[in-house]
Amino acid sequence: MSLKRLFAKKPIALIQAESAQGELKRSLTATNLISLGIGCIIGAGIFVMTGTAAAQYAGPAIVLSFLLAGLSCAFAAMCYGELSAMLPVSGSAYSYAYASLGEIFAWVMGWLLLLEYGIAGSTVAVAWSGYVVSFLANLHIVIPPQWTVATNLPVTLADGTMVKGIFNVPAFLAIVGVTSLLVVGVKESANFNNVIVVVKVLVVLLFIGIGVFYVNPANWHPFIPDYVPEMKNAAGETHAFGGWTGILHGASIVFFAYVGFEAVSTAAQEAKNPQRDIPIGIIGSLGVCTVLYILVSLVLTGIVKYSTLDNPAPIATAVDAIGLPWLAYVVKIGAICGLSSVMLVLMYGQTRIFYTMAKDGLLPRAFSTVHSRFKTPWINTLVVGAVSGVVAGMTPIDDLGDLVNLGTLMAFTIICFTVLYLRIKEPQLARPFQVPYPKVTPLLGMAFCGLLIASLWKTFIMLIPYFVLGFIIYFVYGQHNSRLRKEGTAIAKDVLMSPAAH
Ligand code: ALA
Repeated sequence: MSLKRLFAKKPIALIQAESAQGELKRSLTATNLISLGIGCIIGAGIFVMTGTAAAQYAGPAIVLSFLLAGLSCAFAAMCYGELSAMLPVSGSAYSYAYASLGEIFAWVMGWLLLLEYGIAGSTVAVAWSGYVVSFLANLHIVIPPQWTVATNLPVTLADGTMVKGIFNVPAFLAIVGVTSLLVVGVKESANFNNVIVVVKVLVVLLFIGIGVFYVNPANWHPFIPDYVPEMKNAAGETHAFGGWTGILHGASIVFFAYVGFEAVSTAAQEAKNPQRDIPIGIIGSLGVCTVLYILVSLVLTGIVKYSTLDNPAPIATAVDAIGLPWLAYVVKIGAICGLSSVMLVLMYGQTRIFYTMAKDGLLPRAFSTVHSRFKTPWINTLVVGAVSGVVAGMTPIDDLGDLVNLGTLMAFTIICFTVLYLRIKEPQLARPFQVPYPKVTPLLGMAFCGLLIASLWKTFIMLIPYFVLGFIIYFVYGQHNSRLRKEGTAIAKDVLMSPAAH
């Protein structure tokens, strides 16, 4: 096996030419794209992780964590902007890597995206379960707690006894539901997405608008709690709390709240004016969400003491504390709807990434087999659903979130590197959207993502077997079946340009 073959690339000029002849209808405007971004962004991060990160790591300074994570995403977003305007294909990061850095990087990117989309789907399902359980409790319906949390997670029963979790059934069922929808082909239409986005944003604005009147400024003091090297959380694990370390760790957790902003780039072939509007969609949705997140976290930590927020539905805790029952219902229903749509988009994205990879020959053909009646990649969807469902049922949200964040941060680092690499290697390429300060921005993006990656170092250990498995699959299967390798660079255009891809 020659190294050259590992780094075989799809020609960029071919991709650009093919993009000009895309078959999909170009109907999405900049506003639709911003809405698409917000649809995929606002979810478990703000509805759940804000609370855990404030309680366990940063206190009220979680607001600064959001700023830091948002800044890291902003650098990556600009890099995504440049690449997506240059290569408006639906395969997004996987295709960018294939076109610029070569096949092995494309594989690594695909493998990282499995964390960003598939495992993120499981994470959001766990968050969904938290809100459903809280909502059902309002209706006096109680599911035995050991069936609503991850396997082995300690949980307290109504009579005060402590037991271990068995399986998170609601989270598993949420994935079963989304998988079934995806198999029969309920695809998010722009209108449906717009409705959910409006509901979600209204609920968030309602929380901010009403919550602000219930803020007790004493809850913000001290804003940056003193550093404590060892503090125990609900699961009995010890970790550092407070100070700048807490803010940094908090940022690496609430980073999850931003995951998905680049999903806009996957709609490149359906945008009216992709070269202008995709960067607007990516950067615009990120900007809107950053402002909302900062306001929500300020209000949340102002209504109740941050230490009470370490639970599966922290926004619900604050709303319950306000004591307006109608608001509690509205917020919980809004969160449940919002989380459902995020799950659907993430799982949809995952199946399309696998579909594209299978078309490229890097995964078995079954992953690109389309159902004769439903016209969906059903085997692929069932496999993704089965894995995501079991993972959602067995794993605590904190571990899932850390894995997703680590995978996504690594993917963002590769994206920033790709921009820098192409600037040096292919300076002549047309760049309809250019990152400001093209040498500095990607480097800052890599540095900020690196900083957040460093504070997730413990999760790195979990990633090692994951990557070993990934490389085994690539070297045993992918590299021998790669279409690019078999057919050379003259491969048919559907490889990168498949309309259904991702
Ligand atoms: N950013 C998305 C969420 O918070 C994935 O659920």
